[in-house]
Amino acid sequence: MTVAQAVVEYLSKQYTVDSIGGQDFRERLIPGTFGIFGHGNVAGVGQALKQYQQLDQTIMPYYQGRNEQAQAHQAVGYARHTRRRQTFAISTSIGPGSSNLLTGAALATTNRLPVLLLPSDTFATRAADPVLQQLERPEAYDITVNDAFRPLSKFFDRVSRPEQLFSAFHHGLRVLTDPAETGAVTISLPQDVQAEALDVPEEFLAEREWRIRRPDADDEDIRRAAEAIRAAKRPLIIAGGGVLYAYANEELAKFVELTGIPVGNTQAGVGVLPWDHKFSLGAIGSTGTTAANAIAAEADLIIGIGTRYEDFTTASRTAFQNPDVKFININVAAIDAYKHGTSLPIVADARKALVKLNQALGGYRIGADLEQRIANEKTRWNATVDAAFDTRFTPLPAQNEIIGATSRAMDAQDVVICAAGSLPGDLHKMWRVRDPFGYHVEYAYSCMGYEIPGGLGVKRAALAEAAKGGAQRDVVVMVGDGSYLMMHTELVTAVAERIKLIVVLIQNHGYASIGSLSESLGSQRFGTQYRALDEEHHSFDDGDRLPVDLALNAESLGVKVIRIEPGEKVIAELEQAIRDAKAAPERGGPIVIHVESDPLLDAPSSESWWDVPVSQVSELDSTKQAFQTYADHKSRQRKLLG
Ligand SMILES: Cc1ncc(C[n+]2csc(CCOP(=O)(O)OP(=O)(O)O)c2C)c(N)n1
Ligand SMILES: [Mg+2]
Repeated sequence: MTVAQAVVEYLSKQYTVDSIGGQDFRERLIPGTFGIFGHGNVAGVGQALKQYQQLDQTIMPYYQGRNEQAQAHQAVGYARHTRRRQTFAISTSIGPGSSNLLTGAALATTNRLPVLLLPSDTFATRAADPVLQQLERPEAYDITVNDAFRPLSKFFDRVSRPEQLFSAFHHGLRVLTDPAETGAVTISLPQDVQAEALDVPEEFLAEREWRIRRPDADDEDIRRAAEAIRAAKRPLIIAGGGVLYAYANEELAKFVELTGIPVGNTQAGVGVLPWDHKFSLGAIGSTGTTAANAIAAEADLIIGIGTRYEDFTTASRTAFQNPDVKFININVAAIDAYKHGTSLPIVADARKALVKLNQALGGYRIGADLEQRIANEKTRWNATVDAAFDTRFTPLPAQNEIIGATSRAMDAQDVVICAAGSLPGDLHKMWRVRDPFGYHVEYAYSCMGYEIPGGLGVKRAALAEAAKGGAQRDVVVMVGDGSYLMMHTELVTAVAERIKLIVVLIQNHGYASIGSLSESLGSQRFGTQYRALDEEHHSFDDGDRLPVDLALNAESLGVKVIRIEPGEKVIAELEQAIRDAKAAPERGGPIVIHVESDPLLDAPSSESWWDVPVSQVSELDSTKQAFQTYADHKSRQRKLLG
């Protein structure tokens, strides 16, 4: 058989087995392969996919996409919803087909989510150098475009000879299924090697199970952590995505109810507790709630569970102002467990570590004063969100009102998707999550354009979940006009497969997020609006609004579109439109709901900060003033080690 045929058959036989609390979950690791064909993969991988499809369509289902990067986003969305038990393979042509995947690789690696990238490569034999789209570096003949994947991948290999196939895939899948190491796994396949024949040993093509490692915590680490918790007066948990990937949310709830220790969550950690849980403070950090940030400022012990401590989580290291604050970091990845110079790292699976901590803590409970403070701060923040969700009957609604309407129209098990713009921060603060799978905001790479393809990946996973008797979930993508313009073409993929993806498209004619950031940094919203060029001043800031109609754009792709016209009824109509979209038939294709919003109406403040450096010297008064404020915040930045 050819190398490509061996790859396809091998990938069809790989399974993950995940043992959670004594129960085994077995899933196909690679339930399908995406491909955009060009020279490079049209013959090798393309031929193999066609051959197996003809034999039996379930061996390796093939899926299309309109852009390689978007295919990677679909795979990432799928992987996150399946808690890293499954992902897709992506085959590309050489040159631009491969390099289009680079952003997808970076996003997967940054988010610690598995995706298997199979970019084609130039001839291993150099039979007819330079082939179309070959990079050709005069000083290093062995470098190809695909070497650009090395820094972005957690594993990289190139199958330059057919026999290398076995070790390349075995070790690639080792990394793909490793909870601490996972990310983009890239195996570069030269176009000639893909089509070459070799003898493949039977054992390579046998079914194989990859057991997802769930390492237990070291007893001495647990003892020391329990001692630190018992000594703490104002402990706080920061829960990240790792809690969800480890299915540790129920064990976390037990821990919290036993001890009363409150929880602030990162973007990836939304859903670890329902929003109205007594000890859930909601989002923490730069886009956090005032409740979580007030408690964090005084905390003497932070228990980080499954978090990377991104700067949004720590408010750029200004969130923790107690001079004696200590960190216990529970993480399956040592890099995260050792952050902030801690001497109390626990390198372990989050659920297993929590089981042991629950046993080790005895009767520890926070004081009544802290419990009262938590209740008061929660009440204050909930009132703030209620007020922000209130309809104001202005011609153009605030995004807050749109979020309120969307959340009211969605059911508990539905999933909201987002990635970049002003929405992620607003959702982090205000979204009232009711299900551990209900919130999917990609905020490690915060990549404009992830929303629609990522949402499509989630919807694919949700459909598979429902087919197995699981929850029925509608997937609602919330996307700004900027992100939509960057990558909306996967709507065509949803049309082709009649996938019901609901998209709430918020038109505010540019970048509300960066506009507001720019203003706060003294840069006067420069270049953040979509306006016609004013040629006299060479400015895009003051010209006319563009005659762009994104609703018509979506319609032209074969998408059903609901336009919400500006006016007093906007919010009521939007809410109804989402309900109508939810009631539409499951195989009826995507639905875009187009609504205009005022970019100048911000979400309630987090009373927090994010470090974005301001020019130290400037000719602009706005920048000089912003620098004063910056210096003031900067003085509160802690030098936590690591
Ligand atoms: C690929 C990419 N380029 C640039 C950015 C920086 N960036 C973050 S948000 C944003 C604007 C998003 O605009 P839009 O989707 O309209 O959302 P809004 O800010 O209006 O809410 C930009 C340019 C990014 N996150 N991703
Ligand atoms: Mg916008």
